[in-house]
Amino acid sequence: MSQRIRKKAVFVGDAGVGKTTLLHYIHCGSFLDVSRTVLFLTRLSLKTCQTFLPAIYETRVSDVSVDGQEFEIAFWDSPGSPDYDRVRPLDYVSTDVFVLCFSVDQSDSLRNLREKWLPEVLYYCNDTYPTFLIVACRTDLRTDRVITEEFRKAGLKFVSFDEGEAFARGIGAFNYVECSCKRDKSTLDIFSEVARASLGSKRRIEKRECIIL
Ligand SMILES: Nc1nc2c(ncn2[C@@H]2O[C@H](COP(=O)(O)OP(=O)(O)OP(=O)(O)O)[C@@H](O)[C@H]2O)c(=O)[nH]1
Ligand SMILES: [Mg+2]
Repeated sequence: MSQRIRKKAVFVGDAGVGKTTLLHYIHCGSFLDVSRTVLFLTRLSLKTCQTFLPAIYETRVSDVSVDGQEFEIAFWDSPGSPDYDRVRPLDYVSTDVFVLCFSVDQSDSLRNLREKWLPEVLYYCNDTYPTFLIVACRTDLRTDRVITEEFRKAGLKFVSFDEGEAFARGIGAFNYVECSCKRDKSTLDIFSEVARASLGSKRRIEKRECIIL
């Protein structure tokens, strides 16, 4: 029997891009509407809320079998709010793959991967260049009737596949993947992609060039 490979993946990105929902989805296969959960729970007693509110620092360890190899991967969620800027980097120690997440309806969240998250991760990783997987979240919003109408009226644009992929390519990420926890069953493939990325080998995106401007 092949030996189990132990890896650590940390999910980072702006607050509200969908990290916790994505982690819940790839582990449980169902969409967790965090906002509704909080809305519901805030109607309950404080004691109950403290018990059930979604954890901001949650780690789930899962066994994944990919390409004939057995992995035991610790998936680390992290809060995107600047309030946690001083404590969040404590999670970064011994990370094998950083999963940089943005939401396609928030172009700022892609810009912040370049301007905030990449520099933050690189700063705390000292002289090593870590492996990155870039994940575009909430892609169902690109075809949501209400949201697209709002965007049209406000003259806003969704982040396109090409823009996301160009960013990933530019920083030499392992891969770029898009997902929706609401509509896209292939979101479950992110599990395997994290495992592949954690091995640190480059694939598909070959260029490894840092473009912090
Ligand atoms: N339409 C849609 N909404 C989503 C999707 N994934 C997450 N959301 C919603 O986006 C909101 C934010 O999701 P979270 O998972 O809490 O975001 P987060 O990145 O963990 O945010 P922080 O923990 O604050 O850093 C919630 O209201 C989710 O229900 C998705 O695939 N599609
Ligand atoms: Mg979260």
